Amino acid sequence: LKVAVGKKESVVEMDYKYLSKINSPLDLKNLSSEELYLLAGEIREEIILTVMKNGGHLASNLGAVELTLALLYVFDVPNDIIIWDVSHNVYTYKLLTGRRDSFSTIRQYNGLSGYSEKKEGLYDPFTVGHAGTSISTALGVLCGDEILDKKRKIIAVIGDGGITTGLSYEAINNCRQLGKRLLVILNDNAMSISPTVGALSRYLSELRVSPIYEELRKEVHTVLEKTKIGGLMESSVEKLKTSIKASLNVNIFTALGFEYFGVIDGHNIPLLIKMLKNLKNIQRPVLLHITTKKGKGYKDAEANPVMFHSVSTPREKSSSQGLSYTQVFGSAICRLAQKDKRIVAITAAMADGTGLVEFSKRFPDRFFDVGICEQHAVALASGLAFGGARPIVAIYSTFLQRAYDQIFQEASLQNLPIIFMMDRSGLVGEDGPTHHGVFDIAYLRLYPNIILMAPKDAGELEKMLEFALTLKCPVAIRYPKTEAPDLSKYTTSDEKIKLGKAEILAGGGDITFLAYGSMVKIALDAGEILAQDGIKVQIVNGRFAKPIDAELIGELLQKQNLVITIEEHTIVGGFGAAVLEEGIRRGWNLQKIKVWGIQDRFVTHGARDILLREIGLDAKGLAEGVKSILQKI
Ligand SMILES: Cc1ncc(C[n+]2csc(CCOP(=O)(O)OP(=O)(O)O)c2C)c(N)n1
Repeated sequence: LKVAVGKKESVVEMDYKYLSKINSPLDLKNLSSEELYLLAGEIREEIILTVMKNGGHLASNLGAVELTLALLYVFDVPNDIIIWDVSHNVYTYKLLTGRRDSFSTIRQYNGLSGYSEKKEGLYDPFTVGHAGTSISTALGVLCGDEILDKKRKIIAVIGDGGITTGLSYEAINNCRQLGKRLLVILNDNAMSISPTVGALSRYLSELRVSPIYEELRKEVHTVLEKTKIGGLMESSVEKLKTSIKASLNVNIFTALGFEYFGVIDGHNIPLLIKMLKNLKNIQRPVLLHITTKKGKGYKDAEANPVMFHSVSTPREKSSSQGLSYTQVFGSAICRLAQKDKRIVAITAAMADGTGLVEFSKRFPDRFFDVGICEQHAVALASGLAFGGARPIVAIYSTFLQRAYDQIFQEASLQNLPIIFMMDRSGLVGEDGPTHHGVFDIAYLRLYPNIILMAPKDAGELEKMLEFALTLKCPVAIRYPKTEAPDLSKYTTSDEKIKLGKAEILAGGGDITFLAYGSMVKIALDAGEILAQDGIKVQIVNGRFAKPIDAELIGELLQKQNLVITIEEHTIVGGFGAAVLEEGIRRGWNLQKIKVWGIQDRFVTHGARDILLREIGLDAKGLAEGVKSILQKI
């Protein structure tokens, strides 16, 4: 163990016998099986040490070490292309594809991404973090290659969670039609974040316990070859072979046009290498089914893969004293469900992340985990609402994007009372641009009938949920991945939630901060900073992005010089844009309105407070921004 003192903090750098010498996948090719296993051990050590420091997807990565080694051993990456579904399990891949020296920066601001990231070079062909896209994109690359006469191999690696997405089947369906030589590896660990749910997962477990194929097929082949020598007509032997093979091979994947191989042990390196070498040149769609253990090699993670799916940073752990918005929602929905049996909860494979575990235990008949199927979740909610139930759909802001059309047709067009609880709205921090929830106001605001709200604090989240249940239309409530503050002491007006009404908080003066959701606290803090410089600011909690409180904003604009809208969201089509649009309709003096939010670009990864600082959405940045605006007017 070598202790090196980095610029910002002290880091522990390990001197590894094998890993330290792997600078590119080529360096793997001369290693023996024993050496590859020793290397796997070192990789695990490095991943565990780093994740304990930086947070990240521990269990999934520990399960994919041998698979990654075998893939890089057999294929010629980056010429050949590996597309990792979700790509939360690419840590080994990063370590072996020239990023070992920067691996200690993974998920940190200015460091490596925790996912496949195009900006990091040719080894990462796509930037991804959402599940279920790998087979589609891999097929697309292959189709393009055929047109352009490129001969490289394309491999999609997808988990048993990822393969429950509808998109995967759309792609598989299309593979048969296009007849492409795609290799899909199904990395089956029987877990999504929680145990994989649904009929498909049961089906995969049946395949796992009857791994008949390889051995049996070999035996059949040998017997038939012997029979041939025994004098049977060659064409009859071929026919017999085909029909026996077909009867051995019928499963969901073969029925959909894939050659199916497996189930094989995904931690057995020589077997994986042998299998991949055999499959490398097959000119048809092939699915290789492997089984792996989530958390492999780290006892705690093996025993509790749900907890170790994603590990928080030590900083997140130590700084959280109060309840998160997620926890506040989790308790509130249970309290309300106790009184109202129409309430049902829906999650798309994120019971833990959305705070629904307690609900699932207390109200199992009213809890629906649909798997990684956001579109289905919303359409299911529509049916439930149609029948009189009150569905509460808890999906992260970024993943709800997947269900955009169902929000349009199944929720908004039907005007059904579905409540969307959009956790992780705003900047999520270390997971970065694939996970930041910064588009939901814009993508929901344009649909008729929908109501959009965001609470300033814990108490308001509960009130908004209660209020949403009184409405007879779709409602979406956004809240961030943070602790929920208590800002009740700032309330000066009626605390009751009224449709389309904002709330006046502390302060006074010539300027208004019209803040939405998570930005109310930032606005209050910025107001205090500005007060020290003698600049007085009126703080208003916007509460609704649709409908906005046009009456109040109109009054404020008459009395004041400046109204600054503030949101943790893109300025394109967001809360501020809604205010400006209303201003155009009403003939307000638009010069007096400034929109403060995220510029029209993707925000990188890193601790949430660092990111907020970078884009000027922290109290200091806001205060500085106001001062510079004041200097110009
Ligand atoms: C569209 C979408 N919904 C939800 C998620 C959150 N998510 C990240 S990983 C994961 C589980 C993936 O399970 P699996 O593919 O089996 O991989 P494993 O972690 O088990 O290796 C989920 C639900 C996501 N990334 N994308």
